[in-house]
Amino acid sequence: MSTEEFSTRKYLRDISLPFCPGCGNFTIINCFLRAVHELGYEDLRNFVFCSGIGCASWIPSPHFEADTIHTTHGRSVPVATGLKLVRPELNVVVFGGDGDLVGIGLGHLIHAARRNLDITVIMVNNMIYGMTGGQVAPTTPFKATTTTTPYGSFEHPLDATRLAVAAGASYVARWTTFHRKQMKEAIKDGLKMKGFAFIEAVSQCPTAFGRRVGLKTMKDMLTWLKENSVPRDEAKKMTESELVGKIVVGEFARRRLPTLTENIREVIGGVTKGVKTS
Ligand SMILES: Cc1ncc(C[n+]2csc(CCOP(=O)(O)OP(=O)(O)O)c2C)c(N)n1
Ligand code: SF4
Repeated sequence: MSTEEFSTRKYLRDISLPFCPGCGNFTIINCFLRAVHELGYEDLRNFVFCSGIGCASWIPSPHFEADTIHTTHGRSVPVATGLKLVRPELNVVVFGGDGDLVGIGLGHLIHAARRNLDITVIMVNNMIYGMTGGQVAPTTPFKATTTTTPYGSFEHPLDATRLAVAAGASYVARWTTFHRKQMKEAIKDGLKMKGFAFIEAVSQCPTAFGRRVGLKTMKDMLTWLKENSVPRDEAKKMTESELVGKIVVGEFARRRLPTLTENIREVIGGVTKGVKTS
């Protein structure tokens, strides 16, 4: 833990953040920077941040005082993969929205988890395509009204957390912006863990989601997040139908598995064993 007092300003460029008042992205920035501070990083020089397109993708870039790469929509994970393979000593962190990471970018996320690429992915799940005005996303709750589902969504949402566990990630956790302390601790754990760390941050978007489902303010949305969250242990005692519309929160995986770079090194070591170099 750093002895210096925590201040977000230490890690942020002197430019204003572009988010709407009451947006959950402010909370997620705070949780992330507190986690970094508590892990003892005085600055972000050992980090590189990759993001795609969307409100959540503006979290690191250009606001963090760090190297950041703002890629195209859904392509942050492939860029992070190349970066981590070339510079394994860097902390590579991906920020993105649910549309970015489990809509257009879903395949990349699954494969990075399967490979156990040693990066941390923070997915801001605001349950909507926020930046483009509120279209239905793969994470939109069943029956929720959006601009493209004016009579309610007829699809069930994708559970990105369970998918990351099934794909092989080393560390997986889901919390909401109501659970700030737990979210910060999960980010710390994800950053410390070797292997693919996936943190789903269920968040409020009062502008593009909340106001269309009767949750107009940040307070309404946080109350809704609180009331609909179920801790993992309690969820185990509930039926699938009882869990429809609920957000199961907690830690879902923590396992030390070989990472992609470790596996590559092992193969190279085996191939080059006994090969003479002049
Ligand atoms: C290839 C491509 N398709 C579509 C878009 C339009 N687009 C920009 S952001 C976005 C989705 C934003 O939703 P999400 O990733 O969940 O982030 P949020 O804005 O909600 O944080 C879409 C569809 C784009 N920029 N590029
Ligand atoms: S549209 Fe939603 S996600 Fe985007 S900045 Fe506004 S509140 Fe945040």
